[in-house]
Amino acid sequence: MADDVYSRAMTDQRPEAANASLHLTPTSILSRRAILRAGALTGGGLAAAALAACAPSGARPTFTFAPPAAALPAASPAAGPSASDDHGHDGSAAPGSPAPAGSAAPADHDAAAAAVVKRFLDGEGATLEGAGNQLLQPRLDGRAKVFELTIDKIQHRIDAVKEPIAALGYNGTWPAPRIDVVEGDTVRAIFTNRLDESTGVHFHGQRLPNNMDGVPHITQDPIEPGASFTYEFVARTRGSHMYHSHHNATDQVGRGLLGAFIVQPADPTERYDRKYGVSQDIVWISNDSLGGFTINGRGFPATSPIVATLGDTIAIRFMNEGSMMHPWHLHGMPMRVVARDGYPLAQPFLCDTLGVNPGERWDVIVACEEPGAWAFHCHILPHAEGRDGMFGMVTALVVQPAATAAATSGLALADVAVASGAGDPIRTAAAAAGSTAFECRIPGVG
Ligand SMILES: [Cu+2]
Repeated sequence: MADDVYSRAMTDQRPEAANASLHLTPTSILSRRAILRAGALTGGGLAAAALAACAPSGARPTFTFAPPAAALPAASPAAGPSASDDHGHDGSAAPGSPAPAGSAAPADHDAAAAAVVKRFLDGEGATLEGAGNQLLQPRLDGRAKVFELTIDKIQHRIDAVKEPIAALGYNGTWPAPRIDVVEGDTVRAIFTNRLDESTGVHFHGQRLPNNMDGVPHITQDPIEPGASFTYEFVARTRGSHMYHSHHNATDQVGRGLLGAFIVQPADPTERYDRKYGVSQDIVWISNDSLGGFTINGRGFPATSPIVATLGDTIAIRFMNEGSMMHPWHLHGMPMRVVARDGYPLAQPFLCDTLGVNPGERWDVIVACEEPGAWAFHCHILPHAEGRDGMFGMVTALVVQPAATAAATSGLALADVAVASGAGDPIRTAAAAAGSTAFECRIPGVG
């Protein structure tokens, strides 16, 4: 069975973590201050910080591409790299996510890279308002689950430093609220258009009655400004799906009209908590237009880390609402791919890098077997890391030893550092991780 294959593969592929010894020397450890910062994530945060700082040493980094031209106008979501950037683009040229203009010279690379990681470890994402993917509770009307949504113009922050951008959101957020229903439910979704332009809403991946398909001029008239439209259907296609604009979509989806629509299997034993024992069910929507390279509407360092306890199993639902393929790469552990576009795979498989095309949804299960903070990013490098360090499509999977998790239970990430004196969870995590990554240092931090 697949489970046996998986178990064997996991056993075979594990690094010799059990035999690894901890290499902490006075020169290799971070300062107490830096450790506390890392501890804002977890005991394993140290590993992430160190990994992040593991640029090749020896020689100063050199850079192939010249600095980009001035940032593109924020109102051109479909624009590619600036035509005036005749050096070609380094990928950081998409508006929103690029490193700041007037960026650091190569000699400042280490300091810039460290500074951006510090912002991530300090929990920048949690300081921003308007979190997306919040579960939307329905109202019941007979057998129907009724969801009411507005379509709004919003100001949205990709991170805490860049100016907010003129974006769009369902119920005011990007991504939109997450809608969860059960296979067989009658869904009634009422959308009220508060934009200055018309729109239409498509439930992507659902098998729908034709007149509920949400494509203006094909199956319905556009939803005019000020008007409402009610989509009603039986959720018959289980799994990970999306809802998004299907009108002027390059602009409207690119500016944030997108969200997750999850249809849980009618058979409870097929749900991921029962089938795989997952303790977290994470929606991961990528986009690559107006806001640059984003995960759930934020660019690194304002992306949210995934925080798990050693031994946990988690589910991640990758959804691509952008216009490019993104290969998601998890450090430290494999991902078990179990479904594509909501359809369970007959043969789940293991990988550490999973390409997700525009419109696709891929569900993966991760057994959190390796303590530490593991980088988790798009592996098209110009979407993730440049001369000023990491940006855009980067986050971390933080696997806390149970002792750390217990010591910091209920605390906000930013408060974990304060609690780190309790049992020295940082040191505990370091010992448990036993990673050579601890030999890397963070220049300019601490
Ligand atoms: Cu990418």
